[in-house]
Amino acid sequence: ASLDALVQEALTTGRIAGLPGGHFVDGRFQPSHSGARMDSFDPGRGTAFASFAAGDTADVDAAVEAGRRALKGRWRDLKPAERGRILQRAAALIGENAERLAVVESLDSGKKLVEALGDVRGAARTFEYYAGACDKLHGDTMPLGRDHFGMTVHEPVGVTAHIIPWNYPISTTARGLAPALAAGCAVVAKPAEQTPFTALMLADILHQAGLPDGVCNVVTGTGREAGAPLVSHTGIDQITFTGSVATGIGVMQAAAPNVTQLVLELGGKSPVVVFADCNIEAALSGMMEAIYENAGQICSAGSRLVIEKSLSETFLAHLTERVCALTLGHGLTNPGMGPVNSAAQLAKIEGMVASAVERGAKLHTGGARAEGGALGQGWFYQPTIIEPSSSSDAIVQEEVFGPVLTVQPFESEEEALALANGTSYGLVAGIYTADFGRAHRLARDIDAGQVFINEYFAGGIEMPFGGNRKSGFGREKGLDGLKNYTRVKSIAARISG
Ligand code: TXE
Repeated sequence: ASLDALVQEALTTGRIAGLPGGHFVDGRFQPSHSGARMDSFDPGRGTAFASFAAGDTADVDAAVEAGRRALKGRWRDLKPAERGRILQRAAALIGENAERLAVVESLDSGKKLVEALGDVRGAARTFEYYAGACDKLHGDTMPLGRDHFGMTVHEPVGVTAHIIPWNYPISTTARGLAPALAAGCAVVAKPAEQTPFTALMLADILHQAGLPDGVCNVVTGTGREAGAPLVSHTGIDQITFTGSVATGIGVMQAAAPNVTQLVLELGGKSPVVVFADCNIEAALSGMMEAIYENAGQICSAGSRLVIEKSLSETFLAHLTERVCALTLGHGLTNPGMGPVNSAAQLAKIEGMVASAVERGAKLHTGGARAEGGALGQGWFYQPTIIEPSSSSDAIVQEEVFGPVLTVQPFESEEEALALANGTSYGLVAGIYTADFGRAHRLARDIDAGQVFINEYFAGGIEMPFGGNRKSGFGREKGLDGLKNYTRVKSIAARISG
């Protein structure tokens, strides 16, 4: 079916035919052991559109066992180039299925269809990127003198667990699975209960591309019923978690008794530092993308505008104008901005903004729930700009995860740096200035895992991504992302007679 036909079907019936119904375990879709199911919601309408398997410990056990069986030989001992070919085929198949994947992703998460298409193409690119790495995971030799020989080999870490959030379902699944599979691991993914479908579809595509049974498994269900037994499983060798700080701490505790290694990607409160000498048009469009793309539900959203005082009034006037022009609507209709993902997330955003206003914050625009077009009771929040009562206020310090931008003016570079570093997070920072030296001084001194200069969200899968401080630890993407899934073995031998 064409993209238009798929969109029409989803918009008129509120459903999509042929969605996967079970867990993907050992190369096929399977129902939950318990038979339990749960609903997934269309955020643009606020109604259930499909159900999926609600997994628990028994389903997780089956998936981990399938992974452990698959690990022995069939995948890790395949010629690396052949492993790469399979992942390359998966990349092509993701591309061939891009439109259907994007429509499902948009309906399930609420995000705009164009963004979903971008995410799906990004997932294909992720597999393409890591496919090329399969046959380049070589070790070193170490000079130990004439009597010895030393070398390292990079082994797959084993069976890896991937806990996926609801804001970027297929992107986050791809960025964990592709390097893990490239390294020769078997995987078990647990997508968020709000957005289970594209991870299941991806597992099916990988299987069609030639991945042996059991190498890629997906168990759906809640964090408590399906996520918790996965991260505490003794058969798991590495955990990659993306989600909230609170849940991340719990995952770390669950991993501790088994001494399971992990990567935690826990969101942020990222500053966008705008100097008066910047290209204002670039800063304005960068700012719009940084905080209103995906309705602000991005771990690396630029949620704090840190702006030079002399530019502040003009910049905010232009920005407010653009924000007021954003139309809200169902994600599949490609509005200016879509709904937020869930009723719970909407309530969280509403509560955080309302209490900041009670504490004296000033609203430039927005600050309330919104109507979202003609399709029903979707979960919409107005794009918002808010000037906090102080930089220590919760609205500046805590992740909102919605279309809410705070404003913090500064007068000197030192003050800008202090504000940029003035939260307990350290994921991303954006800098807009025409002064090369200043851009790089700030890039050096800002405590964040990545810095964007003169373009927010610059770069692609090649660039390592991850946080400092409460934003977590470890890096995904890039060649650094492969290191989560390999471990180094050193072998030293005496070779003299
Ligand atoms: O996150 P959770 P929630 C932030 C954002 C948002 C808040 C709450 O601020 O408002 O978190 O969102 C699984 N063991 N981010 O409640 O709980 C869960 O099923 C194992 C930022 O949705 O962290 C889902 O698959 N897994 C973030 C995933 O963890 C568990 C993206 C994330 O859910 C589990 C999402 C457990 N005990 C939210 N409990 C980002 N960094 O981008 C839950 N899960």
